[in-house]
Amino acid sequence: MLAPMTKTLLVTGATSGFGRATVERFVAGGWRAVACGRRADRLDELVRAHGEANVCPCVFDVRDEAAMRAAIHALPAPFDALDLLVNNAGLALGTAPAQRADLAQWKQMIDTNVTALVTLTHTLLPRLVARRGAIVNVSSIAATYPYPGGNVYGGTKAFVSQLSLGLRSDLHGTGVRVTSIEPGLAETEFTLVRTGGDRGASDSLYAGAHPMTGADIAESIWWVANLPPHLNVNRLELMPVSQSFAGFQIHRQPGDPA
Ligand code: NDP
Ligand code: 8X3
Repeated sequence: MLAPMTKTLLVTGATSGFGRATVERFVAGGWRAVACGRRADRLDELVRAHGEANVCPCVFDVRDEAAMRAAIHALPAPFDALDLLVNNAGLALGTAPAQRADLAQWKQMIDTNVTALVTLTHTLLPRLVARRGAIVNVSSIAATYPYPGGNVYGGTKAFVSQLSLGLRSDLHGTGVRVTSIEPGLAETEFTLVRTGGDRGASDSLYAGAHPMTGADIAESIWWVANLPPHLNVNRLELMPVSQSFAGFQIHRQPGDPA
C-alpha cells in the first residue's frame, strides 16, 4: 500500500492564539507547517517542540510586501509545496467610537487584515491552483454583526468574508477550496493587543464566559481542510454558548413627541 503523502500548510500569525494552535493541530495530524509571524523566538519554540522536519519558521511582517515575498521565495523544499494557506494574522485595535478613533489604528488594521491578506493570497494562488489546494481565511462574527467600537475592524472582516466567496467564484473548476472561518469570543492575545496591553481588561472580558480557545478554532480548520475533496465549507460561524445576540439600540431624545 502507498504511504499517504505528507501535506504542507502555511499559517500566518503562528506565534500566538489560533495560528499557533493550528500549526500544532496539523503537525499532530501528520502535516508539515510553515509557521509565520514577527516574533521569531516564538516560531523557534514551535520548531523546538515539533522538529525541523515538521515546522519551518518564516519571519516577516505581513505588511512588508518585499519581506513577505523574499521569505516565501526562500522556503526550502519540501515546505515550498503548499496545499493549504491559512490567512490568520490579524488584529483589532481600539474600541473607541468612529468619531473618536485613531486613524493610524484604522490604517494598521486595514494594512494587516486586508492588504497583507490579499497580497499573500495573490502570491500563493498559482502554487495552490497547481496543487488543487485550499485557502482558509480567518474572518470574524464582526464581519456580519456590528457592535459599538467595531467599526473598521468589522469592515476588514466583512472584506475577508466577501473576498472568500469571490475567490470561490473565480476558482471555479480549479479544485481549490476556500473557506471563511468566522469566530466569536475566543481567548487569545487578541484583547491584549486590542487594548494596548491591558491585561486586566483582557482577563475581565473572558472571566466566567467560558470562551472558545485557539484549539477549538484549530479543530474547525482541521475539519474543514480534511473533508473529502468534493466538499467545500463556504463559511463557518462559531461562538461559545455563552455568547449570543442583543437587540438594536435606540437613542431617545428627552421631550420628543411619540
Ligand atoms: P493573537 O493576537 O493571539 O494572534 C494574532 C497573530 O497575528 C499573532 O501571531 C501575530 O504575530 C500575528 N500578526 C499580527 N500582526 C502581524 C503583522 N503585522 N505581521 C505578521 N503577523 C502579524 O490573536 P488571535 O489568534 O485571536 O487572532 C487570529 C485571527 O483571528 C485574527 O485575524 C483575528 O482578527 C481573528 N479573530 C479572533 C477572534 C478572537 O476572539 N480571538 C475572533 C474572531 C476572529 P506576531 O505579533 O508575532 O507578528
Ligand atoms: C473578534 C470577535 O466579537 O471581538 O473578531 O469582534 S469580536
